[in-house]
Amino acid sequence: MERTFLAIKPDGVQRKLIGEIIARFEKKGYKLVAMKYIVPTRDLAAKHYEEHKGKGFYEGLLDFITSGPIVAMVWQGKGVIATARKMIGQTKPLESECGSIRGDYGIEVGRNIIHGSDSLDSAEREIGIWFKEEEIFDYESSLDVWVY
Ligand code: 3AN
Repeated sequence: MERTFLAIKPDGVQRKLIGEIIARFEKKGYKLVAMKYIVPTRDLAAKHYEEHKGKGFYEGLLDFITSGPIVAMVWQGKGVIATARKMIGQTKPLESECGSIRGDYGIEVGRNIIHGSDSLDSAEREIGIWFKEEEIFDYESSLDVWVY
């Protein structure tokens, strides 16, 4: 089954959106298979955002993402990478459709609430950065038969 890495950023935590965001993915039918509540180190954040190194917003992005606790998660299910991106919305919240997380709750690109992997390669890379294999729990759910 496909997996993606999602993280509720410090703004999402401060704005009390954790429950709301997790509920959206649960209600969709996806399975939460790993979760941790942490203040990322700068090293961890730099690894995660290495593709943006050198860009104008890079240092500010690291300051922001390490500024407080985040909720790091792995979600599992059919098509979860692309569907989670749709549910999250565009990078810029003002360009995001209403009904998406950023479209409903965000205004600024530097305060866009949640991260989601954008491809299979980045999902595998990001899950490997944030989680050890033994921290991921795939479990049988009797509801699966009603989702698939
Ligand atoms: P997404 O999170 O939608 O995949 P990316 O990967 O292009 O977006 O950018 C990663 C993160 O960098 C964004 N979530 C946002 O927080 C930040 N970011 C991207 N572009 C800008 C920008 N122009 N100014 C400030 N922050 C930005």
